[in-house]
Amino acid sequence: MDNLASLRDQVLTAAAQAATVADLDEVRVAALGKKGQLTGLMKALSGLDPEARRERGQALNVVKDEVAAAIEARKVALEEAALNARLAREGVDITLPPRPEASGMIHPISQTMDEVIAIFAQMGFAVAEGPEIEDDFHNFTALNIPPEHPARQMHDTFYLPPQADDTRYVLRTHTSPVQIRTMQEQAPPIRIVAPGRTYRCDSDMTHTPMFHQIEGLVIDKSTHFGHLKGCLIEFIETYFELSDVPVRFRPSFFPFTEPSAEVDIGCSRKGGELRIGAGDGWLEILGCGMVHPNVLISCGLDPNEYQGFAFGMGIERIALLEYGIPDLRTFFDADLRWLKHYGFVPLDMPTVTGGLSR
Ligand code: 2NM
Repeated sequence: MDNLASLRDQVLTAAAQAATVADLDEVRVAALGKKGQLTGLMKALSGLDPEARRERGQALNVVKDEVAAAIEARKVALEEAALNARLAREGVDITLPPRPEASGMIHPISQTMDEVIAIFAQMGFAVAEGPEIEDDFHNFTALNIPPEHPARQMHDTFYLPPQADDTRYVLRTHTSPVQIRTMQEQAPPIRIVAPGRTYRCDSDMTHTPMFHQIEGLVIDKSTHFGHLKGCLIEFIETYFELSDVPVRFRPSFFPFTEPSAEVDIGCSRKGGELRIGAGDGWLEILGCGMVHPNVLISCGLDPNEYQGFAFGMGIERIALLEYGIPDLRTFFDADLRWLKHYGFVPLDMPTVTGGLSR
């Protein structure tokens, strides 16, 4: 057998016997690499006379192509085998029952948030989100809270270190900047809720430095206070699963709405037990109002063309009312015994039609 045919056989055998992609690569380099045997034979062509060179060159090319194709085919086969072995090794049988010791629970804040979102989604609200680190404009100025306005102190703001260009970033004190960004970015009609984390430098039985809010915004050409009342009464009756709850819209003040109101629901406190939906007491659950014309102007909307309402509520507060949790700070202690007591099983997903399970 001439040396080319035996080299061909030798390389093909080595390729077929390579057990790994790395072994195969050694075979490839030994044959076709810069200092490979076939490459060496190619280089030797220059020493032949033209006729012999042509013949020998053709024969070499045939072998080279055949060897390269065989190596490539072997590589594909080896890679596929490696992938199949890995898939078999890392396979998970999702039909196996869960480990009993790994029984996670849904935190009551998450459950409450999901319930509230489900109710507003049913009413046609979209969910909007935004950054938790905000600039002064979106958190305050655009909301009709100019610099030096006393509401800035009221908010117990966490400030980030000043930037080189003197702009100040803050941890958002409410989710209202999300509504500002939405009004800047999309044309009315707007109907959104903005759920999320908010921050104020405050900590006692009823305040934690991080807490959750959901705010809502509706903007259109003729949205009025009647729409606001209907929407919030519908929310309250669905959330508390009661009809004809006494609801009171009590005049109030927010810089970003005019007129503004706080919403109370009827309740009774007998023998230390709070009952929602009846009695001669009142319980504050949210704030609301018609969006202030200055806020619309800050967002590039013409207050002569558009108007709308907004509202906001604290998730911890309504969760605490619903589940009778006495100290707000326990929400964030990450105490597994607490979570076992107050938590929800993961498959209890809240829907308005399927019932807000609890
Ligand atoms: C509240 C109460 C009343 C509110 C207003 C706005 C905006 F961006 F449209 F001006 N967002 N959220 C608002 C109004 C929030 O929380 C107690």
